Amino acid sequence: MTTITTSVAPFTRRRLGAAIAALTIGSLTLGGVATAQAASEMPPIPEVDGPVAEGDGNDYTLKFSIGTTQSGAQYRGLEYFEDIVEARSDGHIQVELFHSAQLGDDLQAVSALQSGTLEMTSPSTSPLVNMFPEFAVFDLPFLFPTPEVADEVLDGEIGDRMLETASTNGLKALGWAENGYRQLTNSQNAVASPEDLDGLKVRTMQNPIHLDIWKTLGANPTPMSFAELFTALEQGVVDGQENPWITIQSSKFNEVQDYATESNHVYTPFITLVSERFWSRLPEGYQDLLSDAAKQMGDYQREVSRTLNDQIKQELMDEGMNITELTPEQVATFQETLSPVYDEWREKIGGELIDDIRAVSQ
Ligand code: EAX
Repeated sequence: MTTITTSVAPFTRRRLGAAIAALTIGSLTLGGVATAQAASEMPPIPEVDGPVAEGDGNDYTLKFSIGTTQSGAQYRGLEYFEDIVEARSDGHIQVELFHSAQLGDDLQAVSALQSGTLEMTSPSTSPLVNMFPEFAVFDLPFLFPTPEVADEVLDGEIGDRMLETASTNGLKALGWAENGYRQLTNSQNAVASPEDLDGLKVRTMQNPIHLDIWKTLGANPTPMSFAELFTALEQGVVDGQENPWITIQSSKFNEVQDYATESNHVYTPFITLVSERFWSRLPEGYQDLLSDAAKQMGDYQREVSRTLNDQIKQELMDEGMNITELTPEQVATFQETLSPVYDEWREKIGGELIDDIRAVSQ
């Protein structure tokens, strides 16, 4: 069996170069220092482990595009994916990474997979509910009490079934990673109760449940792609948005949002997708390699995301963001206000799936 020891060197060199670049930038500005520190505290990218996969002698190029920026946990996961795939295909699969929606926003990237002009992407599940209605469970408020429950669902039978369901219409679904628990930010005032949201213009994902959530809370929601969000916040087209701490920081939303509320209202997974056109051209050995790499990426990326979550909340506070932490009573008020949304969508989605998920958290 061939081992991969010799092919690891170029990857290490690339990473060292990036680290030096980050440090150099870090010494120039104070904000840069904080970013460089946060990056250096990410759990290290694991060594690539496993044999070289059996190919067909052909070379492949795999473009992998995501909506979040280069400094987030998601991109870090992609770097690990690249290491695994390039090393274990002995360089026969070249992985090219694109961040910040460079090759299109979440929905555009998915349709590029379908038409075969892009090989891989990993969007939040929420913008895909029109294609895969059962993904709506991930938009129900307060359904996942802990990340461990989310793991059990995603990595268990329910998650496997959903990957199969999503493997249609020119797509093949390979695995899960996480965006994480969503937190509200805004430019206007501190929010500790639904009343504080009165009339606030909140950007939501392109998803009907999210729209309902913010309407029901009394805000004035506008659906919009993630790629347009920073500019919309900066120009005051919307007052607020909601995303996990790591996405808030890596997208620099805190530069245009003074207030945040630790609302944890929804847990959002990322789903790793590959173009069926690309997939069907690959020899089985490379298909298995991509599946393995997607799973390893998902495990590592979730570790990074969770390690950084509290740390980044603290950094945002230190950088001057006014963060409201809700008391259990205040959380209960949000939950009670949102119970009609929950009931209505429970009907539409089908109670059985929700009960299965609930059963996992008992
Ligand atoms: O890739 O649209 C959003 O707010 C999501 O968090 C986005 O998918 C991040």
